[in-house]
Amino acid sequence: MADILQNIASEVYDGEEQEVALLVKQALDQGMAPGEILQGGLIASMDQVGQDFKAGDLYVPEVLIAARAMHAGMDVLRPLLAESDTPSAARYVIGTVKGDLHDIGKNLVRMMLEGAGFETIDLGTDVEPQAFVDAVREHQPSLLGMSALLTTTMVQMKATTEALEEAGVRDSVKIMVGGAPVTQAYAQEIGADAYAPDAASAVDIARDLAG
Ligand code: B1M
Repeated sequence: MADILQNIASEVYDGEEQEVALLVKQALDQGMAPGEILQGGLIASMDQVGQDFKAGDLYVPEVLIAARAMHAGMDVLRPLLAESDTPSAARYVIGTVKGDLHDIGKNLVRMMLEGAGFETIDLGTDVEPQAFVDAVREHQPSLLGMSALLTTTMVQMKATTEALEEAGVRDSVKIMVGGAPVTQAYAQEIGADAYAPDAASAVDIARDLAG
């Protein structure tokens, strides 16, 4: 039984979408629980991908390809996980701030979070502060993440934090910020709870924040 989990993890790492979907179906046919396949196959592999990315042994395209393969496995498991009691790590709302159309890094962060078991709600790009507020009200996430790639748009992180405060929902979520021009100092300045320099760190920090 453990062999098939290792095979799933290895095929996710190599980005073999079809093979992953097939192996996940086989594991289910063998009677393995969806949560076990998620944890021992898909998440275990994405953890390794995250570590190797951090260490500089993998690059962005390889991570994106692995994340896509992880999604192929998730597509098979999702309906079954919804039926079972498998808990998600936590709910995470994510988006690229107003005026900013860059989404490659944000998508990478989202996919790594999903790989770690988080339930993500992706608001896309060019997200108005009010849309973040509305999403917090509607989805009641534990975490909210903002991405910005432009020095001209990172100020929208402050605007969004202020909008959350004005709406009285700031304290209901932990705020994480990231993106090339963003720094730890800026995160502190605007009152965010955390700054993550890359997708693998975002997962580690999200796990800490979610408790
Ligand atoms: Co644009 N662009 N771009 N661009 N673009 C940059 C960012 C730029 C640095 C290029 C340059 O001048 N050298 C520059 C910004 C300068 C600045 O403000 N400091 C720039 C500019 C100026 C522009 C335009 C204004 C150009 C123009 O039209 N005159 C324009 C703006 C459009 C807009 O947003 N309104 C523009 C447009 C575009 C494209 C549409 C063509 C395209 C985006 C396509 C897309 O995203 N779908 C694009 C691209 C691709 C880039 C570069 C080349 C690559 C960005 C990228 O995807 N990197 C970029 C130059 C560069 O970085 N070499 C550039 C890969 C990605 C994996 O990294 O996004 O940093 P990154 O994400 C990392 C971390 O930052 C972190 O984790 C990720 C993975 O480790 N991270 C988070 C990101 N978000 C996070 C959130 C978190 C935690 C971590 O928590 C929530």
